Amino acid sequence: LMAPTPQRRQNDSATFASEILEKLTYAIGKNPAAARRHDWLEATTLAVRDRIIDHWLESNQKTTESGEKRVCYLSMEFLIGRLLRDAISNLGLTQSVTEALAVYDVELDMIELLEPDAALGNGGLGRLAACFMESMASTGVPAFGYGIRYVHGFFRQEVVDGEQVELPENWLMHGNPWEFERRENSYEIGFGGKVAAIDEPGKPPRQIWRPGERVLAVAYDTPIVGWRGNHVNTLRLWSAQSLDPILLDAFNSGDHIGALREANKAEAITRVLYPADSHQAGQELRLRQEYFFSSASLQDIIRRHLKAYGTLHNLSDKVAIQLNDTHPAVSVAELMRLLIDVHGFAWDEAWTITQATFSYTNHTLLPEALETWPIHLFERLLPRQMQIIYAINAQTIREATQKGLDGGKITAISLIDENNGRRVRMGQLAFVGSHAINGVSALHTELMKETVFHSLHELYPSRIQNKTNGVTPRRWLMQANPGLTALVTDAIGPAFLDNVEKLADLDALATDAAFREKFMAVKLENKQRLAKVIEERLAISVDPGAMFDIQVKRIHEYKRQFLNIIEAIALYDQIRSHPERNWQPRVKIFGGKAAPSYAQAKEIIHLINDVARVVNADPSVQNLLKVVFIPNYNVSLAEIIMPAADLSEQISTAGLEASGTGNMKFALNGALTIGTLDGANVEMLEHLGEENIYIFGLTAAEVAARRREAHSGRSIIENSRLLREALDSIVKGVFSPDGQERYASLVSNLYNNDWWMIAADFEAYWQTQRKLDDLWQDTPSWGEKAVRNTARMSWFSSDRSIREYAKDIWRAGPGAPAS
Ligand code: 26M
Repeated sequence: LMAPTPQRRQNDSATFASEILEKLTYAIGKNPAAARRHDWLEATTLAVRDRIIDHWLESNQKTTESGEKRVCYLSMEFLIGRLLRDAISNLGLTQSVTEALAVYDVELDMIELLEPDAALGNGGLGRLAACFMESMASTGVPAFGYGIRYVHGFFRQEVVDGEQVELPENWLMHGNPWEFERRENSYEIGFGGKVAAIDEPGKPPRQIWRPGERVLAVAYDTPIVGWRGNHVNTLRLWSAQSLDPILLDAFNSGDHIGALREANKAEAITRVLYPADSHQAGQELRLRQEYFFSSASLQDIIRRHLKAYGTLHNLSDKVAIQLNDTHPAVSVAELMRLLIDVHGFAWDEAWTITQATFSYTNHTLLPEALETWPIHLFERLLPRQMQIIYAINAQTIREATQKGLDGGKITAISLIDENNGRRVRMGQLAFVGSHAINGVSALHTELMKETVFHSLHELYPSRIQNKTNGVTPRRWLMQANPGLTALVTDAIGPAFLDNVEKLADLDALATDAAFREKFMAVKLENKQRLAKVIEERLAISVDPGAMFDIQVKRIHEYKRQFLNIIEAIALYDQIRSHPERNWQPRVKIFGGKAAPSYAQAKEIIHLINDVARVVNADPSVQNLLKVVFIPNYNVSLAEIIMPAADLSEQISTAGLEASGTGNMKFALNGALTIGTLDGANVEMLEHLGEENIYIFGLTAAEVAARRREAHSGRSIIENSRLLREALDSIVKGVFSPDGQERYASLVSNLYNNDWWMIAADFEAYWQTQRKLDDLWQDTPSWGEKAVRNTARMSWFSSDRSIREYAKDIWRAGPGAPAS
């Protein structure tokens, strides 16, 4: 008998209709009459998943046979959101699946909404990892994403009496049809214990780590399908399990709780995502998470490589490992340990392999966010890795001294911070262990060279590169904005779907009145869709004809939601004092989560909600100003919000936002930007042209200079009537009659210090907003600029970012030299 081979399935709607029915019947055990909406979602997902598996197996086989280099993207966070629409759209199955479900009277648009968001990330860094996974698949770069399968993703936010309340998130509640548990891919991860020196006759002395605890890392794989299904990569997330789930002797002797204690401790490692993105958590559990997924990923990479090549000497020819920020930086020490202690390499060759394999992306310059770990904690948890870090440090300092660097510079380079109670600096470790280090926008990369990595850059001047971020146009244009996608296809043809640079052809249509009107009609439909969400969730009715002015992102002092809401207050005052002026109707929309322990960020959320309550209830400004805080901002909400914006707020204190990626999603969907010269805004200005973006405020250099001069806001506030009156109204309790003192410290910080340059930038911000009011009245001009934004944003595709990484850092992917 011949062995059967799987049959490639047909993609027509009739085939799908029967396969969905088959899944419903045999995988779920229901008939259509008994099926609930969740059952249809699951049946559809399983039918679509079968298509992906065909492509997945093919992609893996091709990469294995060709011996192409693979990229391993190590990230503590993957903020992927929903996967069904992404998969259906990238496989070109939208029509077939829609028609197939119609047979059973089920709407695809409706069941899609039941899929939970995979919110395994905090914000920009995690979402970038998700866009990069999609772009690596779409551009044919063979890749693994390695991360953690958190049981609880990023918390759900509710707003109660104006304040943020955090609720646990439970995305795995109904199971996860996208993942495949790979029990055969599991590894032991050690913690604690001792290092023993072994001196065998005739062999060089070696160190061996005998951990005091062991935990099992089990792989869960999710396929990530690229555009047109051409290539499918793997997202491999690790789950922690106890090696010994029940201590039977304890159990037998009646200690039932004690028998489970070890298992609970092991499984706690992957239980929850840390919801901080600006302050380092500093908890032992966090370091355990970092080491757990780093070690599991490296063991997996090594096992696969040895199976294919039988040696690790050529590891860096076949694998490029990208460290997404310093969270996986302990990998540098762990790979050295595995090479030396387990695989018998000498130090120098192990170091050469390590450096050639790793590269590192920095995502922030905020000093309070740079990761460092107390030496005593590190040593207790990872004693052998600590020894290796000391040895790397000694070697680096030797090299620096030889090159003539002096005392202060040595201190800056050192992997050990001696000033704050001896700590390991993860940024320095990631830097010296990598052959390439990159920033995420041109400005950020230059600032990296001047600030945190100044001395390391002097020692290794060719290592730092720039790789400006991007976003995937599949999710952020084609899926999120089907109306605009259809219009653009109609206007310039479908070539932009495969080559987003073709969007530039739209530029010629910016002066075509008929096209502009259609473009703004699509915008209006998207605004109506958002208005409906706001009405349903908040019972606030907003006019889709008003300017939708939107700031959605994590809540942070440096992102300056406070500046935005102060402007709203000033506008509220001015509309009431001068009702005769030509005010333009606006809806100011906010969304974003504060880290649970970030008090100021929570106060800002409270203030926005307090202002919203007062303004929205005041009949004297009714149609001119509304303020809305949309709770629980996440990827799925972003997909509704981005296409519905007229104005995008990107107003961080210059020099603080490494790149921003929301800025790109908004502009790609035809919003104008009001922003500072910060992060990727600088490059957006270059690509859009200065007439198509509204830039205001201090530059990064001016901010740094003012901080050196101990700038305070007092005199600025005293000289600005608008700002002073707005702040006075906050302090007087106009928005918080129930809590007069509520915002006293938020406001007094502006007088005494103004660290984030809110007072310093207020006037420029206000003036620029009024220019935008004028422009809003001139519908053709606004429309022209909106069209040019979509036409000129294609460079900010993450396909472009990935091609740059592949060529300059990884030497992998299509067109890479054979290795
Ligand atoms: C660190 C320690 C303990 C717990 C959490 C963290 C942590 C988690 C996330 C620290 C930082 C985290 O993210 C930082 C981040 O999202 N940075 C953003 O990265 C984007 C992608 O490059 C940029 O566009 C943003 O400008 C940058 O703020």
